[in-house]
Amino acid sequence: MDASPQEFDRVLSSMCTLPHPEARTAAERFLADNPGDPATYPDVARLEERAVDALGTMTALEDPAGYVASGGTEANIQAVRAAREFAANENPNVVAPESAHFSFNKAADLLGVELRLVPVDDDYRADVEAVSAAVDGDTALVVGVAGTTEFGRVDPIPELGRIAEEADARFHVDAAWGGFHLPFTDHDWHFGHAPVDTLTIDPHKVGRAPIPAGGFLARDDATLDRLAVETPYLESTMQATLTGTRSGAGVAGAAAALNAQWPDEYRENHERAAGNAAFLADELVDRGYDVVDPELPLVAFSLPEPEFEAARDEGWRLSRTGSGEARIVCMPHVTREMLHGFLATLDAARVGAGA
Ligand code: 0PR
Repeated sequence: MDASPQEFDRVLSSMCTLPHPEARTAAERFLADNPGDPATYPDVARLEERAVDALGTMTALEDPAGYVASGGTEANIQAVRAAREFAANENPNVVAPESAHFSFNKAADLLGVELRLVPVDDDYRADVEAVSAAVDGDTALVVGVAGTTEFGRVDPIPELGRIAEEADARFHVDAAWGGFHLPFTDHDWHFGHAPVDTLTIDPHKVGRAPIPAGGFLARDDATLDRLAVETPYLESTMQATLTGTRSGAGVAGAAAALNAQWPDEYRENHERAAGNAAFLADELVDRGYDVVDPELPLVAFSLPEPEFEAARDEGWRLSRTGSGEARIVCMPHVTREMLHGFLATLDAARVGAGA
């Protein structure tokens, strides 16, 4: 078959990006190693420890428990699974804002827990009152999102943590996308800011690790112990991950990406992306579009269908939120030049339409 990997020069809405060169090299070296069997593949297991330690440093967790997961979906499922396992009651529920990623729907479905999605406020953040009202004695987990998929919003993490604590529920923060921007902002979002039990932070998004490299972190070993099953015939005898055989490329790539970029290159990436998002938002406002003020480097704005179609026809990879806004994620590959090009496409479409 004649197929080529996607060029990234017109990809605007994806949360994937080009891997860091060192991550690419490391991934290729460890293609055949299975971190799912650490006793047989000890070197990749050591790289995984390093990756988890680096993620712990980023999230203020001194002695982190966790692993490099297949992605944010697995990490979120594991957070729900752990909460269900620790719950004392028969019919546990999970309370999350409706802005939570659809992986929580999968988790609820798989694990047979009730998912209570509660409204967000006027600025797309979890509404603390609504979360509080939805929590009851059967709540096993409260979820906060630090960098929402559609609008890049950071929920009020300390307040949500307090609600969880008062309800004797666990607290999970989904920073799958936001986690590589937030260390360079003033937001409260990590283990040091709130009574967070588990956290998702994905190297294969803004971290520039190759796919698959999600991050699942837990405050204590007890969480992983609770998730572990016995693996009698492997050299290693317990396994806490959801998948069995795992990608050595993902693990080694994540370790290399973190080692090469934390903290300086990640800070530079954040500053560049934030600058690009602010630039794009201003340019769109000048042209009369309704723009959702970017909190993290993600710009959502109203875009009439003809201009949306014109952009797609020009090869721009652009998607809409559930409520219809076009959505540009300022990932590491999204340059100022790309944004100028995209704006030129919109301008040409507007002239063409006589605007
Ligand atoms: N949590 C948040 C906040 C997310 O944004 C995502 C993915 C996940 C969890 C799940 O992560 P995995 O996809 O690694 O399991 N958000 C993106 C989305 O759904 C994923 C994505 C990435 C979609 C690249 C398209 C794409 O081209 O939009």
